[in-house]
Amino acid sequence: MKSNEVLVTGRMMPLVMEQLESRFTLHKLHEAADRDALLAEVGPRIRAVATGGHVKTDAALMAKLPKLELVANFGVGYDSVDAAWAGQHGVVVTNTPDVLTEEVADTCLGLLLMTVRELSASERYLRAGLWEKQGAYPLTHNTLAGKTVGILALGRIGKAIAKRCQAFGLKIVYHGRSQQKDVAYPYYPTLVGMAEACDILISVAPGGDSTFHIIDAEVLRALGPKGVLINIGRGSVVDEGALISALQNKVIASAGLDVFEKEPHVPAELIALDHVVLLPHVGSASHHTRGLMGQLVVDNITSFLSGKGPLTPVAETPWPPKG
Ligand code: 8YV
Repeated sequence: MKSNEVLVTGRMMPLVMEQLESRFTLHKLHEAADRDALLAEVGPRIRAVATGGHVKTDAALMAKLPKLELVANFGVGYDSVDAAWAGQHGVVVTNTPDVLTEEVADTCLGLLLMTVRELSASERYLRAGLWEKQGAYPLTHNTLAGKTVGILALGRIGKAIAKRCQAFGLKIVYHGRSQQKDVAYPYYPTLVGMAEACDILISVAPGGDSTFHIIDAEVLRALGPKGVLINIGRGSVVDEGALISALQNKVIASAGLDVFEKEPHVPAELIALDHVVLLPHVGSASHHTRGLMGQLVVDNITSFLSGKGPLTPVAETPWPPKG
């Protein structure tokens, strides 16, 4: 039996499982017939948890692991981990930044083009045999030409998206918690103000309490009847009910969504709308990028449990710990 014991909360990529299994004593919460019994038995010995967005690593779970020192999250977004609680209880949380930045930005530009130029609807038209039967697909009302993109949350991924948008000849503005000194794009101190000023609102914002439903009916009204919403960040940022009603009532023109409030559930009202593009949360989903993310989970746990500290701690749990 290897001395360090690690808990995995849900199914993870083989490359993660194999490496963790070869280095540590691994316990699989998702395979336990009785989770409470497993936690009661092994919980007191667990030093690290490997987790992802599929399972909540909340205070209730972490409190059952009195020797817990590290939670390694698969994903740059870690809204499913209670990082504030972890920080208050001396538990370090890590995520998987940087390795997915370019992939997510690429996906975002694909989603943007699909939405604005109706590429998936026009492909459906061809596949249904309508090109031959009815003639050319109708001209799209929307275009990228001359448009302004407003980016909500200009972090690493937001900046990679902005760079691509610039290459497409788009104007860029942004909104976030504060203006960034090293960024020349115009800053809007309010989200509504930015929504009024832009044609296409791209949300890269992370989930969590501070961003919950910040894209609401008012923001959608400000975006306007020619406006487009692209969401590549977290579904919880958008009030999905307000979005459905805005799309149905043409308060905005269309939306391209890679993320949803209750994944994998996608509301039937959204699926019914042909001018909306819906992707099953594939922003980072290539073998290449998911492999790098998985490796970073393994490397964080290995480095931490061998006394070398975490590689990519999140802001709430800085390393070395403050004070
Ligand atoms: C993954 C993501 O799809 O990194 C994130 O925050 O949303 C995506 O890259 C997700 O982490 C998979 O669980």
